[in-house]
Amino acid sequence: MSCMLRLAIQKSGRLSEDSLNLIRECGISFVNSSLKLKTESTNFPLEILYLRDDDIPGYVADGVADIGIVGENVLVEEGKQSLTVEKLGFSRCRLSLAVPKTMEYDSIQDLNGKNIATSYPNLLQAYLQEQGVQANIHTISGSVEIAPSIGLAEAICDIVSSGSTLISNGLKEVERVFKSEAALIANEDLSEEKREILDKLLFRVHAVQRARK
Ligand code: PRT
Ligand code: ZN
Repeated sequence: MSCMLRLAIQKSGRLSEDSLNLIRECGISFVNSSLKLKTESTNFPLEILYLRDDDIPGYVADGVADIGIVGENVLVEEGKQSLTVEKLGFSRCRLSLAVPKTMEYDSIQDLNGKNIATSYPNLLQAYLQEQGVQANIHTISGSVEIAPSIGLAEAICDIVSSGSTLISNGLKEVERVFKSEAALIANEDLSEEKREILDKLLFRVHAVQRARK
């Protein structure tokens, strides 16, 4: 069988539709079944794996997938930013610190000694260190924005896009920790054959991006 490039994308979530649209706009056809975990293109040497976004950097680093599309927030949190090939311009969001809207907040120093709930302990720790703030980070995997109202933490650090989730939980955004968008990543030692397929794909991605502008 001839060589194929394996692309990992998010199975279902905020990255899925734009990832699939990008591939389609590159003129790459495939049958998209939400029930399948894997699909092959009918007109380009590409195989698509559908995964949870958190697993994508690891799978690409290990070579289970050759390339992937994932949010920079997940990529950098997992310490895998060296895999980045290029930014894709969609799924833009930011990782921000937020506190109850009734809390008096003048500067980041007000977070000294506080408990902060987040799903991004590494990104948060790096930011606090850079700012010279000592706080207790509580890592939780979801529903971060309810942590202050249940007494788990005085502040949170979570992904924000429109800001409406913060508002509806009585929180205000006080610091922007990290700016994120979707990124294309690749395994660092692709075979020459796979590298050539990736170059062809990138050529098409660039044409799509130029046409969108
Ligand atoms: O199941 P799986 O693990 O694959 O998915 P997931 O639930 O972990 O991720 P998903 O689909 O929610 O997000 C995938 C990626 O989309 C993230 O890693 C970000 O890079 C990007 N992204 C863009 C967002 C948002 N916008 C976003 N608004 N990820 C999450 N949110 C959440 C945020 O956590 C908060 O709960 O939306 C809420 C805030 O939205 P606003 O508009 O109210 O501010
Ligand atoms: Zn996830």
